[in-house]
Amino acid sequence: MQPLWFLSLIGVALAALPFHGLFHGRPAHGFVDGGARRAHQQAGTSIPSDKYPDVVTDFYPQKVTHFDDTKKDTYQQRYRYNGKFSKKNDIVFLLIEGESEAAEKWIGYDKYQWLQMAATHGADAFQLEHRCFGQSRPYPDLSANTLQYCLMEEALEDVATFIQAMNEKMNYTNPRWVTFGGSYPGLLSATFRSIHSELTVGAVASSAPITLPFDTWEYAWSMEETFKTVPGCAEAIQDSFSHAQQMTLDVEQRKKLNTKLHLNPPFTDSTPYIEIDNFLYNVFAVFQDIVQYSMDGRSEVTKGKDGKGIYKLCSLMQTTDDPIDKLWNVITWSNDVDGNAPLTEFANSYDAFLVYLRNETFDDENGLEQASNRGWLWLQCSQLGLQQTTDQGRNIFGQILPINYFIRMCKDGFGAELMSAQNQYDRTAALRKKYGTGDYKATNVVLPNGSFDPWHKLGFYTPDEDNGVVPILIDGTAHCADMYEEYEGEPADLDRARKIVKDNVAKWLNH
Ligand SMILES: *[C@@H]1O[C@H](CO)[C@@H](O)[C@H](O)[C@H]1NC(C)=O
Ligand SMILES: *[C@@H]1O[C@H](CO)[C@@H](O)[C@H](O)[C@H]1NC(C)=O
Ligand SMILES: CC(=O)N[C@H]1CO[C@H](CO)[C@@H](O)[C@@H]1O
Repeated sequence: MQPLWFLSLIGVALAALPFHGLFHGRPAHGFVDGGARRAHQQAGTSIPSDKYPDVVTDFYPQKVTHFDDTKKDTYQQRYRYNGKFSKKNDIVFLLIEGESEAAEKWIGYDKYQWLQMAATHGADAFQLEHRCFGQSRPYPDLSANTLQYCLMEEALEDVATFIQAMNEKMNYTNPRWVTFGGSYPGLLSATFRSIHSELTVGAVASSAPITLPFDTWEYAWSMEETFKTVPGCAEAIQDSFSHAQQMTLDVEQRKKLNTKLHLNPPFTDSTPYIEIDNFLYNVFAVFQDIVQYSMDGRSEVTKGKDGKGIYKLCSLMQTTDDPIDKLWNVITWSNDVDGNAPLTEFANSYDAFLVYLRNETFDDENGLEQASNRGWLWLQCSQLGLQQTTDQGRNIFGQILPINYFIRMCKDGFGAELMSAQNQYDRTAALRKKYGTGDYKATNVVLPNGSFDPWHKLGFYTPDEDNGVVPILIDGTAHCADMYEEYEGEPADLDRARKIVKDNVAKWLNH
């Protein structure tokens, strides 16, 4: 449970976000940490506290930019070190962080898989926070002046200079570094291995999107496939979304939506289309959030089928006849199991959302994650793309989320000039050409993916035995499932996947 002061702060965010949940595929606390929270909830255990005596937090003076020698500014990049497992054998593990504050438990809680491997190999463990998230702030706010340096290329070079600096600081003579990362940091881990192979001996890249489409309809397509594994579920979802969309178009029916879904502010006769898109997006996001972490911590779900996952969602879609009541049931249940205050309304204002999005204050101290969501949207709009639309044509959600909605959001969030549609296409195309064509080449990389994870469609699946490139598709698991602690009763395939990861890491280390 969150402390009470936290709940009162949530009230502020509620005006903009429907609940403290998923934002563009990014859950509260970031991709990996959000998943960890849920895995613990499903297992009925509490989240390990953020107090680990073996962990030392420090800051490294990092260049603001690695691509302009005339610019000498530096910032303090946060990192952590855990020497608990160290056998002083120059084996060093690095967890690359991504679109959130780096959580201490990820380098302290030794049941996470990468730390289990650190124990096996007697490795020194480091965790590096991503620039522009958490305390790692190139400049004091997230205005355009800072955002121009919040780029994937810079983050990759941060990793390079960090490794070199630690080699010196720790007096490693023949260091063997292995990088780890899940989701977007999985992409960083994989890419770093391919561009800086001289600094590491291998990389684990969990649920890494190796292809970077701008219009990522594959995500909704995968959700549909996952819902289709439960009889009747996809049909029920299609019926509810189709009704919701139809009702937004009719002034009388809108009133019904207002009441049944407790929309605040309610729709009126003159509600503009952007607000309707925004409404449909917010409903869709609730479903994304549930699918993306469905089977992480599978044991509780399979025992009671009551965890936050597709099975409970699908049963809620059968408990009443009214297609809109079904949506409200899913929305409130999803909010409640996350431990949030009971939901009395569903935020329904794109304008309020923009106030939240445009806020340039770093706010990682207060739990609102405004800055992390702004930072994540910036990475998407300016480089990664990965906008989760429903542009695949016929599908169970309907044509509710066109790419235009996201293009407009990028413009509204960061300015029409910087984020004209053309700029968005050009910038994301440039990064895709560099790192996101899907034609991935490297040596010594393991790339696990979960079959239920909507992101798995962008994963890499072409093995290259000669070069030690090892993709794994894990049956029946979701996002980054291979990174968390083991659970009793978990799917057998997860065990197989972990073994492949561990065997490869051992091979790289000759250990
Ligand atoms: C590295 O070597 C220097 C110089 O010998 C020494 O002062 C320093 O304490 C060493 N650092 C570590 C982490 O062993
Ligand atoms: C921006 O966010 C900060 C930190 O959450 C908050 O104190 C401030 O009031 C916000 N500004 C606006 C204009 O909402
Ligand atoms: C994108 C994708 O899902 N690719 C492959 C993942 O792995 C399965 C099983 O190995 C393949 O059938 C998919 O084509």
